[in-house]
Amino acid sequence: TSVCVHGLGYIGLPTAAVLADAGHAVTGYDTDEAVRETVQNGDIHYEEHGLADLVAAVRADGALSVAAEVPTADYHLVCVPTPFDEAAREADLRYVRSAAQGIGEVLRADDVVVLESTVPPGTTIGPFLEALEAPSDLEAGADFSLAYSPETVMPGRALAELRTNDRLVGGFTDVSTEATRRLYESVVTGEIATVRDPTTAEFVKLLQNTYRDANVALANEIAKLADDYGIDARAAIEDANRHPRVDLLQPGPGVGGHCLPVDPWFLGHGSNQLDLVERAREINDGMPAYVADKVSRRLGSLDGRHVAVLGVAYKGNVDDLRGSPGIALAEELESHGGPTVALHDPHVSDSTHRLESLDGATRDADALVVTAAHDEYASLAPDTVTARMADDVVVDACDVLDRERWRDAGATVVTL
Ligand code: SAJ
Repeated sequence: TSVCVHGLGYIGLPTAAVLADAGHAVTGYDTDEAVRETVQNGDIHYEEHGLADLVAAVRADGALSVAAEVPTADYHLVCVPTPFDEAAREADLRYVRSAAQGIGEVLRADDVVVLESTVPPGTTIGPFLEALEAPSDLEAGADFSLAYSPETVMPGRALAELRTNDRLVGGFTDVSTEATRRLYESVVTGEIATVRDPTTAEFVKLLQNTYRDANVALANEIAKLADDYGIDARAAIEDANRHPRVDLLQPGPGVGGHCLPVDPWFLGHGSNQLDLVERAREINDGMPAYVADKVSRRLGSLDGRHVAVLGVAYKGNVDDLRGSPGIALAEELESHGGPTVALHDPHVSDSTHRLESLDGATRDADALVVTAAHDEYASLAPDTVTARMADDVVVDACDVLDRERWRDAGATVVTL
């Protein structure tokens, strides 16, 4: 079977590699020349566990090729980004539309088109289908198959989860659903569940991330409450979770990434019922300010102080900066006018954010705040770091440090 994967990003590239590894003739199409070149050379352009080896292997044996023009294919999988338009609080569907149009131009009878990008409910049978059919004489359902099947993988575990997670498929017709299921069956060991239609599948995908976001918001509110009572929030959550029907997540310096901060808003695209969901978003977006306030109160004042923010990736052991709580915290601190802020991250090489070495960032720091649970931070030597600092405030916002060892090294450890 020939498959074209549209978009070689966080989802498209691992998907293309896994399909190629399963024996399909896969072409990766991306509009970004640098990305195409990297993959063409058997390399990858971001950090993902195991992906570099797999891409090198499927490039070497020819199962994965890269194209600068949309090729014909039995299956077209669309894995392009759907940016969030902050001002309008709307999904920006331009990449989804242009992918659909590109496919429409080469579409043949009996081909199968599957949208995987996260989108507001109604997109597959609305704007996507419209753009797909515009340049083509073919009609969805009658001439070709169309489905929505959301990706659900966790960055950092993408390859494993692409195979083991259950997969949802919502087809435009039963034939579309079946054709889509056949492709995923070749790589997915989890269950392939079919839902009524593409819109339902889009809705269900958004529920998953909205649930997670709201759960973290509750954990963040619990952290604030616990602080007022002088209670250790994480220990309290662990004990609450002993109940068989309680499953609270963990507080943190904010909710980042491209999914949780955005998807709940997509849910409100065709409805004005967002209430709790909206409040949860606000609580999570408010966490960098809450952490900045904690630092400020510990130090008495931020004026003339120096704060090191460790971790600008949106979570531990990834190199993705999207929605970074660490950067939001730095901006929050700087907006108070007083402190200088230094950023560090061993996973990120990015010129726009003046990242410093660990030594440089922590030298003469009055406070350091760990905002991403990277393994490198768990293994920091507390004595060495505290010896370099000017004051002793250490905020372990992601529960990654060994608190006792840091206290023994003279740090005033603040937790969430
Ligand atoms: N976070 C917390 N506390 C927690 C868990 C997470 O503060 O207890 C924060 C993280 O630090 C991070 C943010 O939430 O800043 C999001 O991280 P995440 O690990 O929860 O999720 P993502 O964005 O990496 O991936 C999510 C996953 N969704 C679910 O688990 C329901 C993933 O499976 C999806 O495929 C992905 O979104 C997506 O593409 O939609």
